[in-house]
Amino acid sequence: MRIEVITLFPEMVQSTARHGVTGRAMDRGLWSLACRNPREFASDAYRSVDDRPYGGGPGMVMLAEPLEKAIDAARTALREAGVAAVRSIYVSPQGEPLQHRRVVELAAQPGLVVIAGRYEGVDERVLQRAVDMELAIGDFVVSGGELPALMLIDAVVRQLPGVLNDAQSKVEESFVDGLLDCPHYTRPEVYAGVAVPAVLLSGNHASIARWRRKQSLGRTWLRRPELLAARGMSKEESELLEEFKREQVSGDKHQ
Ligand code: 9D3
Repeated sequence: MRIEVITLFPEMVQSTARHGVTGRAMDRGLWSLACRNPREFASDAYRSVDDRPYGGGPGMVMLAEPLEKAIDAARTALREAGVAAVRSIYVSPQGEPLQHRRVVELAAQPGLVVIAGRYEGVDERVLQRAVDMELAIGDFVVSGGELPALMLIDAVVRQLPGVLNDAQSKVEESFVDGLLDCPHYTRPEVYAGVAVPAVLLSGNHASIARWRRKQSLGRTWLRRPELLAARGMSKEESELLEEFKREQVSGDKHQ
């Protein structure tokens, strides 16, 4: 997959993407990243990329022309690399909230253009002319589109074939079944006076799997009940959840 990012901070995007899972996948040729800076396409002597909003008000708006030229350059580069269908995504607080199913759909595309905004937003006419989709990463505000773009890219790249190893993919699949993850423990057996649950030391893999499932159901019920409602439960799962409720310690810090 080829990803192009339109950003005023290309070093921020490139350097972050080179870390960890996404960086290794890049080294292995599973995806590539190119950045286009609208400033390189600015037409005035100051290389302006923003201006004051019509109608007044605080803040600045990204100029249409340098932004659209940068998007066009990205599309052209993808087309010349043999990418037929290019999807362009503007990450913005007004976008559709990003969910796993959308991530999976985007991972099946051969090329993406991701537009990261700065200032109060971008000129609406660019969105009409050059953007296919507007995505948000959550109902909170961050200072610019680069971190949301990187989150989207990270989520998409981990879905590409060969990026995760088999063990990692299995864990991923179990999360994708709509439940939160179970608690994890490693050495020592007792830390700060708190012991690891005995079942995890038992060596009984069926009991361990059952305990983990029960914890996942219980934590989802406690923290994200709407996920359970959306997904439904089998008879076995309902029984496991009832067992979790009976075992629940009152005063659990997550309540
Ligand atoms: C005062 C109006 N603000 C909109 C809520 C202005 C504004 C704040 C922050 C405009 C852009 C930004 C920068 N944020 C993003 O580009 C962004 C974002 C976000 O802030 N929250 C959740 N998802 C995203 S995706 C891109």
